[in-house]
Amino acid sequence: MSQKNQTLGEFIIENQTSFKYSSGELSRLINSIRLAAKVVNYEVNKAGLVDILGTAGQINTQGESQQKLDVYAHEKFITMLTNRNIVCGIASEEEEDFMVINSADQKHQNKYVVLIDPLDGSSNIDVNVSVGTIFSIYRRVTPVGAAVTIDDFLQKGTRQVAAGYIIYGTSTMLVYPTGHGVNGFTLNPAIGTFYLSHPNMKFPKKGSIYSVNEGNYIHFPQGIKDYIKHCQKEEDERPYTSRYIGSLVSDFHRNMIKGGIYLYPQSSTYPKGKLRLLYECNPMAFIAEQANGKASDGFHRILDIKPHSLHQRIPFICGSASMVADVENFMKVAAN
Ligand code: AHM
Ligand code: MG
Repeated sequence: MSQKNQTLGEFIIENQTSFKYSSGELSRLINSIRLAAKVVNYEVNKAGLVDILGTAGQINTQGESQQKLDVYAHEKFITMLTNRNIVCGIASEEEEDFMVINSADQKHQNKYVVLIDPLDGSSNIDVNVSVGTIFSIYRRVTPVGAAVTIDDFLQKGTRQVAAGYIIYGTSTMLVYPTGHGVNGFTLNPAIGTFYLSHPNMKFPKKGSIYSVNEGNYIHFPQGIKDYIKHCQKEEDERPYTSRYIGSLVSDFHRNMIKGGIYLYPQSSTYPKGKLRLLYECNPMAFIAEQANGKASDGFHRILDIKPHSLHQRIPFICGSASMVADVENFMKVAAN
């Protein structure tokens, strides 16, 4: 029985059987993400010291040249997943192509592929605003024993076996669903242990927060403009509150706790939307649905969209179920 203050390590062991395909492999995978998260957290938290201790391009005390944090996070997650021999393939927002993972004694025996956005919202780091890591896990569709192919990565979001995010905020949290609700674990940085702090997280059905970059308003589709105007009208329980951090994980996290909606529609700069279906939208949609929320491109359920390319972008609307349903209605009316 999961209980508050249980450590993430204890929780993983106890809940191993609650995954769709119960196997020690998946638990080991979550374990290595947990470890990489701690390493990246350490680096993110001292980001402000970079200008004091040395600038990018310089050689640090270990003789390594300093890198941008998103590249650093990418390398840490890849190393952690590769060294432990638990995945057969990885795709990262930081790399053009997917990676085939195999070691001489492994012979492509592993079953899982991981897709990762190692540091989402990294443009916020310079100004000390929360950023996050997003991950998504699928079972391969090609036979075990051969190298993975693009088909293993281009799966519908419904086929995810696990997904989650790490938020590097005022405290660092790892949030992931197990099939029995979404659980949030907070890192105690003094001893480097994640503890279950937010069991069974749920989006309130309705919310009063809308999160959107209103600077793009003029370019939004009519249905989104109508929805935003609807939020601003002083009727019933409205007006709503506008809160936009510009960091998906942070906006999502707040909206899940307080009730709200995140919108990144198509605009003139991003005619297909900005966010990536595989690295950002699918995992967040998976978490949202397991937390009673909803995720849509304005017309269709995100998890039902068949991806056609690794870095595909789509419009993304995600949050409290009744708010996302309202947006879909506005989109439908405007399209007719
Ligand atoms: P990134 O993957 O380059 O970090 O971009 C994704 C981020 C999201 O976290 C955030 O919600 C959005 O981009 C903000 O975009 P904008 O600055 O256009 O509002
Ligand atoms: Mg991103």
